[in-house]
Amino acid sequence: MRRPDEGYRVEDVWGEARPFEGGAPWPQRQDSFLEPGVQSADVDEWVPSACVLCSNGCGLDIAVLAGRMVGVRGAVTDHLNRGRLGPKGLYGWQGQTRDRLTTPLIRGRDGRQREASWEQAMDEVVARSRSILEAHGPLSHGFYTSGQLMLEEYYTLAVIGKAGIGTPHMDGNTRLCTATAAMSLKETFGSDGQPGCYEDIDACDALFLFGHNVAETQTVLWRRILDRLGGPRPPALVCVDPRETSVAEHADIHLPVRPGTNLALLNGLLHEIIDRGWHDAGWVADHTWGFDELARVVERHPPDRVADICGVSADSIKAAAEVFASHSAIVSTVLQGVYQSHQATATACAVNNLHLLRGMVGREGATVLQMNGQPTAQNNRECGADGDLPGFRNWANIDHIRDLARLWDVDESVIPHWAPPTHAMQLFRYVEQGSVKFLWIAGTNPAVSMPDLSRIRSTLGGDRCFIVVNDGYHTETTRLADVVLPAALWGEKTGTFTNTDRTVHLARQAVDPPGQARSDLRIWIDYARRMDFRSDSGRPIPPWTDPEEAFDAWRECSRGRPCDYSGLSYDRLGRTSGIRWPCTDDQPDGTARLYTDGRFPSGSDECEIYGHDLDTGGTISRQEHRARRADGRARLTAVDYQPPPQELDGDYPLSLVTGRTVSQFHTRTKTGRVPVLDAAAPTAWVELSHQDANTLNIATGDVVRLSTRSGRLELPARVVDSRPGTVFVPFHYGEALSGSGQPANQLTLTAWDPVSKQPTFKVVGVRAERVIDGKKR
Ligand SMILES: Nc1nc2c(c(=O)[nH]1)N[C@H]1C(S)=C(S)[C@@H](COP(=O)(O)OP(=O)(O)OC[C@H]3O[C@@H](n4cnc5c(=O)[nH]c(N)nc54)[C@H](O)[C@@H]3O)O[C@H]1N2
Ligand SMILES: Nc1nc2c(c(=O)[nH]1)N[C@H]1C(S)=C(S)[C@@H](COP(=O)(O)OP(=O)(O)OC[C@H]3O[C@@H](n4cnc5c(=O)[nH]c(N)nc54)[C@H](O)[C@@H]3O)O[C@H]1N2
Ligand code: SF4
Ligand SMILES: [Mo]
Repeated sequence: MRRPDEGYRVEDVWGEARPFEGGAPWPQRQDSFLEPGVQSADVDEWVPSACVLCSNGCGLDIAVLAGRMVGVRGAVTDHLNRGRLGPKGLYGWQGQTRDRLTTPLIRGRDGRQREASWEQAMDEVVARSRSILEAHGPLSHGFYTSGQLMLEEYYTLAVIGKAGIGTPHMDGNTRLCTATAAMSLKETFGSDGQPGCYEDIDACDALFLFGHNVAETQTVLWRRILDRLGGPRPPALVCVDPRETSVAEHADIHLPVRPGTNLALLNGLLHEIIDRGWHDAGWVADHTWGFDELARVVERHPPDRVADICGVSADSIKAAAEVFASHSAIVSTVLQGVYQSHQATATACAVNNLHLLRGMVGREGATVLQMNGQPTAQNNRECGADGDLPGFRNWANIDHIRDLARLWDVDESVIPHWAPPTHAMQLFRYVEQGSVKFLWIAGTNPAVSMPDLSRIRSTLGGDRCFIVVNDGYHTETTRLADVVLPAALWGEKTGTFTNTDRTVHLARQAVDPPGQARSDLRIWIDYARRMDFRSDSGRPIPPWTDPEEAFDAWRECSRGRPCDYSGLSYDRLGRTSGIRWPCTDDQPDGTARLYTDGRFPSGSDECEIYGHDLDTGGTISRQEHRARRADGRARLTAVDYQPPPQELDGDYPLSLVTGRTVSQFHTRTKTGRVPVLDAAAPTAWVELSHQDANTLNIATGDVVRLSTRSGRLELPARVVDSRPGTVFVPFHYGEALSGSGQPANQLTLTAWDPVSKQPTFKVVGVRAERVIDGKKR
């Protein structure tokens, strides 16, 4: 048998099959990888943790030898992976062992960054922060974080920002990632929180994947699905994706919709369910509100009209609706093909509608999974270092604000709640305009990952704002910083994080951070102490100093809220690989499914938001919300399809879709430093359909210039089976590693969904032309 140390799992992405029957547990299969030359018997210690290279959160142990990470093995008892790891999980950690930032850097008057001590760097940060706060007040400060830090770090920063400083300008790159997931759950059910869990995939009889290339982006979850497809009584599979992905290849029905037309398709499916009387009218009447309006809107979306809009046949739409109607346990997943689109929240909610119409939430095998992408995105949403308040509290509900004021021992007026929290796109606008003068970035690389890069780079590169960046490596963003702080990464610090299906893991520190690198938690506590933030009774804000104390404070903050962690502790988490919240004294083993009684947290006193007009993004007031009497019922939302604002035209006739490839993670800071992963996809490319390639006289290997309203990029072409009119570019490639500088976000635009404010990375008009003939190179 081949050993994984040969790197073969980069090709054999999903590993060996272990087919199983619906309802049975997914068989175990332990994957492991040790550095060449190291044997299992050599390992000093296996430290329990979980993978941080996607939202699946596979449980694993880190192998430590002589104080170094030397490998990983999957946790066979973990319900998320049952021992499996994908290529990033197996090999990705190696990227952390090279090329790290080891000392703080300060930019001098000459513009050059120079090494400095922690003392000097923190003095500089605090001096600037203090003088800017004194002169301009709390609205001068912004924080832009991540979906990749630990729960304890988000909660600590949330308390510093919201109780110490009092700024509403805090968001995460979760805005680019899962803002729509969170918003759609709030709009439909009243609160964030995944209704179901992965065991629902084991039990379902049909699966619908909306804009989710799970085969490349959550490879272990796809193995689980493949093992169901290979076993007795496999579920039906419906895939909605313009591209011929591996998911599409395995699907019973593939709907390769025109990019940006998801809502038309969803309205078409809803139309069929209602028109043919396939909905569960009794359940709908008891547990939802909004049916009549929904029926009116979808009436305007018969399959023939939808077929024209989406560019798929009316028969295939009807067939997909029939699959939804004829199965009794359906799981739908939703990800970036929906979230990064112009009617993102309305579409994600429309998927929730499908489930509500048939009473398919809160029971085994029947749920919607509004997926996350990043490993700890969920925690930023829970803990409130993004545009949310901690514990899914409602910024417009004064009782919720008072709760926090009591907990933090500050006046309620300090906690920003006079307007909706600032979203990332707006935060960068404030930096551009000069009102935010101090911006702290941690755990994200916006100089590659934000849309419309030339604008973002000139905003960050200007001298109107003082910029601090915490990262483990030199990146395109650290280059633009005034102070760079070297961060400890995963395995070098202790903390907890929560995956897509609410499973919480404790990830223990396995090794020391390199050089002088420090955890983000330690950095922010140090900042808070130096700033001397104090509560009303004079205690330091925050009062804790280490991760476990931060976790215990968070347990109190979450007590009684939907995301209740009060029954969890480091001790408890250390004894089991993964427990789902809510976890309380009454439910000490956690909770697999929410809403099993058909009751939702939608009442005016408990809900996380009062909601939006999903067409325009206008907010609904408390009075309006009360008048609707949701009282525990879920909301059926109703929105007409609108064409994308950047309708394709003669100048930009093709649709540009940006996204991921299996071997690379985001801006490649980790995966680009792992030889076997890097070699699998070292540079960017553009995928074109055979038909477009023919028309444009382009062949695989030619260099193609892509132009959009925002920029240009030249990339080698690959001609593939795909929907004509759709062009795909992976977004991973900045300059720091590949040297050639091919960030797809040079092509994307400043545009976002009106409700979740998530940027529309998947809908851009583009022109393609051949600039170099590959045969003549
Ligand atoms: N290998 C790898 N895995 C990852 C990551 C990574 O960087 N690399 N990142 C993680 C993170 S943070 C995230 S958010 C997830 C993202 O995971 P996914 O959402 O699965 O990944 P994407 O490639 O962004 O987009 C998914 C699909 O949307 C399709 N799509 C584009 N436009 C449309 C449309 O209009 N309608 C529909 N229905 N589909 C459309 C694309 O063709 C693409 O196949 O992956 C996570 N896992
Ligand atoms: N065109 C286009 N753009 C996209 C997307 C797309 O599909 N198309 N997808 C969007 C999505 S869904 C996402 S999630 C974003 C991802 O975009 P980014 O978050 O910007 O990408 P990463 O490369 O993951 O950046 C994380 C940074 O944090 C550092 N880091 C890792 N762990 C730690 C830690 O513990 N502490 C600190 N301080 N630093 C740490 C890493 O070294 C890295 O530099 O990209 C978005 N941008
Ligand atoms: S599926 Fe995600 S969490 Fe699991 S090993 Fe792969 S990258 Fe890590
Ligand atoms: Mo993401």
